Amino acid sequence: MSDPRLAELIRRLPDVRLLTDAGDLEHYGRDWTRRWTPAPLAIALPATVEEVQAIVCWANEQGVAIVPSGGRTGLSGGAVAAHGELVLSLERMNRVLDFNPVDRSLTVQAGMTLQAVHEAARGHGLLYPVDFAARGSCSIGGNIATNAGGIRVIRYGNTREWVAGLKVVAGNGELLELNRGLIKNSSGYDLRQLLIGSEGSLGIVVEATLKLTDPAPPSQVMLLALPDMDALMQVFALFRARLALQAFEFFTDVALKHVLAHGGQRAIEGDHPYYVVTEFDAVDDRAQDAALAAFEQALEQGWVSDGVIAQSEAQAAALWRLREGITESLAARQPYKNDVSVRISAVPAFLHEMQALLAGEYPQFDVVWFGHIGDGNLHINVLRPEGVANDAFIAQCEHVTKLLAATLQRHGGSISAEHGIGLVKRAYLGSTRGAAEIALMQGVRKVFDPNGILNPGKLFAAD
Ligand code: 2HG
Ligand code: ZN
Repeated sequence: MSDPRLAELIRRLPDVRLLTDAGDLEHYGRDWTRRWTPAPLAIALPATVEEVQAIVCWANEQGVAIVPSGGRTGLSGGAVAAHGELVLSLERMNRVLDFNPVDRSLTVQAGMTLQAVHEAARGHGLLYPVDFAARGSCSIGGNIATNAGGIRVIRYGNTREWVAGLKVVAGNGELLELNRGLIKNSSGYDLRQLLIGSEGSLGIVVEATLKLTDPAPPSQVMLLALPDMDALMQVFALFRARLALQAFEFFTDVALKHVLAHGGQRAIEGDHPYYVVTEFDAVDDRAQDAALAAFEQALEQGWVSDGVIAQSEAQAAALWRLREGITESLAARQPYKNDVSVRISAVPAFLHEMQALLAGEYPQFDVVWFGHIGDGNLHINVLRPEGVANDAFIAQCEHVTKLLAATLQRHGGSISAEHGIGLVKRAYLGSTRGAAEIALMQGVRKVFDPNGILNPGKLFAAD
C-alpha cells in the first residue's frame, strides 16, 4: 500500500481485508443514485466487531472519513464515497448470531440482507415484517440506518418498530449495547431509537436484535383501476374500514407504461390514470365476500373503473410486480427522485397542490408517481428527456424540489419519508426540521462522533 495511512492500518490489522482496485473502488463507492463519481481511498471489509472498532480508532487518528456501507441500494446518496473516504463494508458480517424462541427475537450481524433475515425468521415459523423491493440486496444495517419503511408499513410500521436492541460502534470507537432486547426499559434516553435513522452519522450498526411476529394470515391481492386522483383516498378509506389491509400502494399510468415495457404483464385492459395494488387478510369466505362487496361499492360510487383479484400465487406476484418493478424499470434513465410524506388526512389537499405544481414546472418531462399512499408517502421520479443536458435537468429538478419543500412545509410534511436525507436532500432538511432541532441534531452528532469522521457531508449541509 503506497498510501501511508493505509500502510498504518495494515500494520495494526494485518488480517483485515482491504480492496483498492479501481473496479472495487467504483463498485463500493456508489449507491443506486449514480449521481456522484465514486472516489474512495479504499474499501475495508472487517469480519469482527473488534476490527470495526480498530478501523474507527485508526480513522480518528489519521483523520480519514468513514462511509459505513451495507447493500448500497439507497436512493439519497447516504452510502456514496466521493471524497477519499474509507468505505467500511459490513458485507462479511452477515450471520445469524442467535434466535430466542421465548423472546421471539433474532440477533443478526448488520451485513445480512433483508431477504436472508426474512428467510431466517421463516425458518423458525415466524415473520420479520418489514419488506420492500430491494430485499435481496439491501442490508439490515442499512435498513436500520435509514429507518426503512416499504410496502407493509400500513400493517406493521417502520423498521424502528422491530429493533429490540443494537450493538453500535460510535464515532470514537466505543462499543455501545443499546436496549439489549428489552421490551420495557424506562431507564433514560433511548439511544437505540436515536441511532435508527441516523444515516451512519452517529455510529456504525454492527449487530441488531430484531423482534419477530406471527406469520401474516392468508391474504388476497387485488389490482384496481381508478378514474381520478380523488378516488385514491376514497377507495383507501372504504377498504381500510371494511378489510384488514396488509398493503395499499398506488401508481399512475405513466409508471405502468414503464413497467410493461420492462416485462410486466398487463392485468387490466384500457387506459386508466391511477392504479392501486392492495393486499388484505382473506382468512375465510366471509373475508373474501367483504372484499368483493367493498369493490362493488367502489364501482357503484364511480371510485374504481375496473379491478382484478389474483386467483393464484403466481398472479398475485404478477400484480405486485406492476408496483414493485417501477424503480428497476426506470433505473437506466437515472431519474431524479422525491420521496415525500404528509399525514394521511393531508394527502388529498397536498396531492392537488403537488399535481398543479408538477404540471406547471415539468410540462415536458415524464413524471412518474407511485408509492405508499396508505402511509401518506409518495414517490416522484422525474425522467430526463433526450436532448436535455444532465446539469440543466438536475438544476430544474432542484428548483422544483425547493417549491415542493415549501408546499410540504405548509402541509406539515417531510422532504424524506423513507429514503433518508443523505446528500440528495440535505439542502432541504430545514423545510422539515426547525433550526433549533437541527442545531440539537448537530450537537448530538458531536457527542457521538467528536472528530466528525462518520459519513461527513451526509444529512447536514455543513458539519
Ligand atoms: C419503493 O417504494 C422504493 O418502491 C423506491 O421506496 C422508490 O424508486 C423510488 O423512488
Ligand atoms: Zn418506497
